[in-house]
Amino acid sequence: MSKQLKIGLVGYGFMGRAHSNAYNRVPNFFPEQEYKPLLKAVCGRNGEAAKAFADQWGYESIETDWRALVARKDIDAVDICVPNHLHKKIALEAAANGKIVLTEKPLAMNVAEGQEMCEAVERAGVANMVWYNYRRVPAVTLAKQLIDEGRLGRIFHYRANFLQDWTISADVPQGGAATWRLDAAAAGSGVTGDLLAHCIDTAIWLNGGIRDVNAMTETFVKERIHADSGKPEPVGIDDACAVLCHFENGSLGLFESTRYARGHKALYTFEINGEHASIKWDLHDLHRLEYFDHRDEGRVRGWRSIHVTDNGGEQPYMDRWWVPGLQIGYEHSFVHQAADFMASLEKGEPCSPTFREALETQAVCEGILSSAKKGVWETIAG
Ligand code: SOE
Repeated sequence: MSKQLKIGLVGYGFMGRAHSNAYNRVPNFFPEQEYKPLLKAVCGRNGEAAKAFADQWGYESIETDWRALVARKDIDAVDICVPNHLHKKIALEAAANGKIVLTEKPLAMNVAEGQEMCEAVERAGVANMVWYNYRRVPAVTLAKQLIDEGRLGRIFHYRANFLQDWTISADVPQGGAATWRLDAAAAGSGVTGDLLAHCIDTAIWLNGGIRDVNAMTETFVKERIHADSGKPEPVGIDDACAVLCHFENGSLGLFESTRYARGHKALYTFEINGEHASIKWDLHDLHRLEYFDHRDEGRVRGWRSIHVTDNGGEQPYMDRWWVPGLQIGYEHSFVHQAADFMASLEKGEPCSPTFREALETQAVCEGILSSAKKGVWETIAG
């Protein structure tokens, strides 16, 4: 007998679409799962736009006030897809109403808010998860398996980048529907919370905790028109960020994120070098994992480019999709995360990353911003 998980989505932008698509696909591609998402209501301040979104994605109803949505008896799970400054209040009220709470990354504006959110969901005893979707790209999950099997041996280096170029023009405003990410009051930080947070989440997952950080940030465009006031206002976000760190396992980390790398739209890459083997991954070629194993026979030793599309059941998630050799894409990482979440409810287990796990990423990001400001190494509180 299947059970419905009645979803109330807050926000209908880019991430609202990504999550809605994921919920819609889960019953098709994970048909054996007990929990089936049911798109009950979408909430947005503009009723007309919310209605159009509801019709397009299959939501039964709309709300124009998130407080009404989180109070509804016919909603089981609240999914937060609005700018970061709203995550905390929605999550707190949703948890107080006994709802399951999911939120788009980053967890919160800062650690203090994130801590309150963790306490709220833990006090209420409700399931919770943060959408750090890149963990569920099959090639990235395969990287996790290889590392956990010890194939790389002792890890020496972890380096990752997340590079974009969409804010180079000084004409891009801060604030507003698509550009709230440039407004510190709505986003909390710039590339550190938006892009580097992905790198940190994956890094902690693959390589363990981060002990300390030393960072520099830069704001290249100091003033931008604010969408609310229509006037130029100082920019409070970081446009670029570069970080050195030590992991708890003794390896060295090197991270960079920027929106000023002309030519790069969403170049998320990581490379991990271990005693025996190395791995590399690139979001622009996301179905491939590059793998070098020094233990291979010398004559044929070299980088292997593993096309992670084998549905023989041996590569993560791929048995759900097409036939070997046919690849999947970005949106599937969300489908996998939604499916894993539904499965976790069935098992009564937490689904990673929980709010508490995502708080660790938040703490690293906060340490990075503080280190950049003070010009010192910052220890990350464990
Ligand atoms: C920013 O442009 C952005 O959309 C991030 O907010 C997402 O988290 C990232 O996955 C892609 O880039």
